[in-house]
Amino acid sequence: MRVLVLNGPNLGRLGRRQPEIYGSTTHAELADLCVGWGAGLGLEVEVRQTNHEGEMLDWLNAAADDGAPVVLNAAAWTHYSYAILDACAQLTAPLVEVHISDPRQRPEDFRHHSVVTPYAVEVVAGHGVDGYRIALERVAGG
Ligand code: CA2
Repeated sequence: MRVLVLNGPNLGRLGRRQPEIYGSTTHAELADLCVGWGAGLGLEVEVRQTNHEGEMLDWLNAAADDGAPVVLNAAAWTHYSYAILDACAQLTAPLVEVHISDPRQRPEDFRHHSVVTPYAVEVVAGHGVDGYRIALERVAGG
């Protein structure tokens, strides 16, 4: 099974800034980890990151057309993008929402709401980059 791991804005900076919140793993290392975890679960994992909302929408629309499961960390778009909401609403295969930190435990009120959650079979938050492994296990488990 092919699974898309889609990461939103600024996650390309992982491991370079704010390690106290997001850890020290870089995005390239995270991508390698996801491919390895996926292989162990019998999944063919493709990891992408974009700072451009239109590109993310194109990826989500293609996943909807292909019926591909998605592990999504929409980063800040999680909290306010109705375009991301509409794209998630079209998905047919399972969508797992993942966050490295736990946005609901963070002090900023704007992080306490997610437009993705209503369309997700599961939300994995606050487990660091290991959350992606948990999310892939959920996809593999059906
Ligand atoms: O905890 C998460 O995974 C978040 O989705 C990360 C988003 C944040 O807006 C969400 O509330 C929670 C921010 C991603 C920014 O990533 C950076 C990583 C390293 C350095 C700077 C930013």
